[in-house]
Amino acid sequence: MKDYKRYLITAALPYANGPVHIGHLAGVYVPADIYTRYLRQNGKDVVYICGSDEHGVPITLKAKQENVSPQDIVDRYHGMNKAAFEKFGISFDIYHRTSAPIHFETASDFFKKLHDQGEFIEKTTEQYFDVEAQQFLADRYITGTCPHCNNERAYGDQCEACGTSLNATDLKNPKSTLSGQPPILKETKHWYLPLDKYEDDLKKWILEDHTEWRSNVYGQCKSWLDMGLQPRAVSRDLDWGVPVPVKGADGKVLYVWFDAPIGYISATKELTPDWEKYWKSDDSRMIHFIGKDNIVFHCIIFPSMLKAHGEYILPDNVPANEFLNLENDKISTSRNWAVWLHEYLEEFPDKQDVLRYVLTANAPEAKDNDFTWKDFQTRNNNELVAVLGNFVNRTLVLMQKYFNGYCPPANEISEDDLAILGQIDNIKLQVEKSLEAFRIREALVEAMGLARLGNKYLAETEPWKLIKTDEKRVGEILNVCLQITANISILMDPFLPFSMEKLRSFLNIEASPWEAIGNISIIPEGHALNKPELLFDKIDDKQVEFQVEKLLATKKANETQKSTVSPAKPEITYEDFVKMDIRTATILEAEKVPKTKKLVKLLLDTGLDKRTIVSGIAEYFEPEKLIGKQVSLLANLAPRKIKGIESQGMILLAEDASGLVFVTPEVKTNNGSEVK
Ligand code: B3M
Ligand code: ZN
Repeated sequence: MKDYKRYLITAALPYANGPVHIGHLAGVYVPADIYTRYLRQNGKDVVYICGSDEHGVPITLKAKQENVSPQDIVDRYHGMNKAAFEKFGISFDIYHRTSAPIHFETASDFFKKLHDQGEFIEKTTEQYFDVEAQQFLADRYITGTCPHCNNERAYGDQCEACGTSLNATDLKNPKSTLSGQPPILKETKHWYLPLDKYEDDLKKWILEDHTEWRSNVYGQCKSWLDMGLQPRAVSRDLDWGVPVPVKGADGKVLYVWFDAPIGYISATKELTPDWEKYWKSDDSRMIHFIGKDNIVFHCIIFPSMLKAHGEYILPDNVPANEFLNLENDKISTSRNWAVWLHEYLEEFPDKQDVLRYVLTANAPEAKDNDFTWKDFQTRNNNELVAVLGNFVNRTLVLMQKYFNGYCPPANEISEDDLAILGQIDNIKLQVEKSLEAFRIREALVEAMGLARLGNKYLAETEPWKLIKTDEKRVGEILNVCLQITANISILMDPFLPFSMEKLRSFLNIEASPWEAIGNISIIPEGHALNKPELLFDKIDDKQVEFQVEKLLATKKANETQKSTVSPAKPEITYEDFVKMDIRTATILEAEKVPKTKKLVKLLLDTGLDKRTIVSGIAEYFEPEKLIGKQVSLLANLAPRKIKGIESQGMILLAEDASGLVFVTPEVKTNNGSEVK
């Protein structure tokens, strides 16, 4: 392998439209963190970059839903996610944000350079437009059926079911997520990056020069490249994002997938004035850690942008993970089906490493995997407590008991002892090999092998029996165990940083570089240990049941109540509102309209008059029970004939999954009272 001078590790920038959950952690942040810590321990010059992706439709949609500004949304989640990552020990060198001025400047300059070099095609095309919302519909503002896999909930820029990146006009049965209506086509101008221009280069770069990439990544790239690349629009008609920095681009911003990866560059700039050496020298190695839905953006589109720009290096590897499910169901923010990091940290405040461990042991590297609370408990109790914790604890407790916590001499250790200690080097090599191939899960299993080895050694040598007859030999055995423990504290540090720090404090030693692994005299004779505590403790059934109950409650809530509230409608003016004559009225008569299932004919006292209304509520209410009920009425709706009966207005109802209810004044009012 090439000898790289420095490393640039990027972790996908999470959208600042919601909290981080275990799916994000298992897919991206934990493996990237382990790898980065490993590099740092090896003394490498490395920067680990991440931050909030604060543009794009996911943000504006969330803002609309909550009726707040997009800025409110990104401020809230940026702060929350930054704090949670930090508390969880994800050791970013910077957690940046794409609303930062330096990012706007960097993304603008990037676009301008490509523009000035003539890299874009400017094209006026017909794009989907929502007439009701008076807005062009890009990306997640539009859903429809994926032309490749027939998933009915594909977005205008991507199908999450098959991972294909789409143009909105590729969708079958497109529908606006704003109004729910099918959109119309309307002309608009955009800037396109001709990906086809880079196709041959990308083919060589990925398909020939990077055959070592994970098969899921390589395979997706290959099928893209085999299909042939098309020019892709890199601007959007939106009012949230980095404005397109050229003349004649009012109301247009950079496509979020154009600006977000530039966020890696602007983050590095923000971090260090020396940023160029990471981005612009061939002896820097860039690695993108991402989830599988981000593959094409990181392997095809961003590299094309970087090539077009001309000054930057390309990623050397893109270890994308598959997805993690939760208790056999897809993790979903909108259905609240997730284990949220900030909640986990509140409920298990000193168990960061347990989650890091479980997510790594079960990492969805080659296929989707499932997280269950039962497995969380089992792995904690049977592996962290029973294997690693047990070995360390027995060693340290026996050390206190027999030697008052002072390291005994090991002048005459046996061939067998040396053979055991010699295995540390093998384990180190295996772990390195796995980590360097981004098989993080395998690396963890191998690293745990050292604790297993220690347990086996203790079981075979039985110092607790020998102590009666041969204290000197017991000293040697425990010396060997202590050296193994010290080696564990280095080897496991990238995986379990909190616990290894704790372990070092028990051992009363400083952190050591990776190359110290294999050293069999880390703890010198006579060295004083500190009083140990338990490294891990058991998770009991109650804690697991509590979590499972919580998920069951979520499931129930999702079943009884529609999980998604229909999207907000476009703004209207006060003048629009006062045109509606809404007033209270009392139902005087009610009868079912014959030969219909749903219709009820009502006679209402409106205070102005008595009038007939036909309403589609028969499935929800018995007509007789409606008499005397006060309701709200839209009184100036143009009359309509329904089943031959003229209906003179409309009764207001609220609907959710459990049915319809009347919008009734809190206390009885005079009929004809205006609702305003
Ligand atoms: N914001 C992550 C996502 O698809 C997206 C990553 C950007 S990385 C440059 O949820
Ligand atoms: Zn699809």
